[in-house]
Amino acid sequence: EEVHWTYTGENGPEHWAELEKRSHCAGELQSPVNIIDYHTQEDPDLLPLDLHYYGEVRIHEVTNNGHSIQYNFEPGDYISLGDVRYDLKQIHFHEAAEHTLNGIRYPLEMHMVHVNAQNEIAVFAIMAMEGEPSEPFTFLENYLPVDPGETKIIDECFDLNLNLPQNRDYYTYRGSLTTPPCTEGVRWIVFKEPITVSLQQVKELQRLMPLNNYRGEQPLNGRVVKVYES
Ligand code: 1SD
Ligand code: ZN
Repeated sequence: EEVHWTYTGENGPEHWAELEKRSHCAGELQSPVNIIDYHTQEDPDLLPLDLHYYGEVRIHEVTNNGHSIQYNFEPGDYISLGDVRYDLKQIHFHEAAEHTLNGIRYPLEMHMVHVNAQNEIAVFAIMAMEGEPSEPFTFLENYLPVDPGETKIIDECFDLNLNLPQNRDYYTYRGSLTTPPCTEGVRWIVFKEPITVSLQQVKELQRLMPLNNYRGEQPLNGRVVKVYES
């Protein structure tokens, strides 16, 4: 990576736009945002999530890229949005959460990044709060790469369904990547219900990621967050 952006100091979020002139970081439709129930809008056109996670997708590798811990997946699992297929590419973590829900910042937010044939991006955001240990996290944390820049080949199957909250209600809006180049046009799907992980599991990730690897709240600038409730 050419631009050494960070979460604090000289190359921190306020300077991301200058660091990479052609980025969207100073754009009007950025992420993350604070989602306030009172300001959301129910939309009868929204559909239940159409997930095709078959429980056998292979994690190809896990990498400590210096700003997060990221698990890259072999093709196989996907979601459908309307008639469009988006393949699951990778999951990674932010600590604490990037999106806030009614002003509340959860200790951890997991991103599941999906991409379609036109290279359009849809990201699932799943909040985690402290509670019962999460079995899938125990599995994932067995393979953690310790040093920044370190990548481990895994080649184990993983059932993504296990990482999801039972309730599939979600918020959705148009935003951006939350890291440079902050590309806009990203479809965000933020699950309403958090999953639980143990304090130890949060700490395990915390140990390996930069402190507070989250971007602050971005203005909605007229955007309305839609909500799907079953
Ligand atoms: O922070 C990630 C970044 O590491 C990369 O995974 C990118 C997708 O190419 O997505 C952003 S984010 O918007 O999902 N945080
Ligand atoms: Zn992310």
